[in-house]
Amino acid sequence: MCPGSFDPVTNGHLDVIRRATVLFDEVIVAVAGNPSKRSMFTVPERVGLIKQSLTDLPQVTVMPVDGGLLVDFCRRVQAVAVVKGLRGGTDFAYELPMALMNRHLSGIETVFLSGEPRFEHVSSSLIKEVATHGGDVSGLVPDHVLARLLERVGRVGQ
Ligand code: COD
Repeated sequence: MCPGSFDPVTNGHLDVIRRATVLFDEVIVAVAGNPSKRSMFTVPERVGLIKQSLTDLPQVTVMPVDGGLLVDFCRRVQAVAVVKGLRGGTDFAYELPMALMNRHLSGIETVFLSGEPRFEHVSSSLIKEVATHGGDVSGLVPDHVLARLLERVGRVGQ
């Protein structure tokens, strides 16, 4: 299970998902609404953008998480592990309590994959901020995500 907000999916996320398919026969990408973050794309839009990015990987399923705890969703789909990407110490500090809580709640293990250094500075929040203010984020998100981003921030044709 690769969970996240994916608002929108970036090449950093996709690198972690692709590497998870080397470790596991099946990978479920769980798209959650995160109430503490302001979203640019709806959950169904985010699901669609991820699906479009992974058409070459039939072992990956992309699903919305309809509220509730991630561990309950993991139980329902019989996931054996949660896979998270780490960009550095700050990610680890944020992710470790969640990993421990998820294990406390259900026994599920979290597998951390080190982030690809090329995408160390890439987060959905920064991508949205930079795109909104006219910066170039090409190469950091797939082309179809870039097109939707530019459309959403009113920069089509630039
Ligand atoms: N390189 C590597 N990894 C990356 C990169 C990158 N460039 N960018 C993001 N990642 C990783 C993040 O570290 C994270 O592991 C994952 O990708 C998803 O990132 P985001 O930002 O899209 O998603 P988050 O952090 O907002 O997602 C949080 C969850 C939705 C997973 C979390 O809030 C959750 O589990 N919610 C469900 C409710 C619940 O169970 N709560 C209790 C948790 S203990």
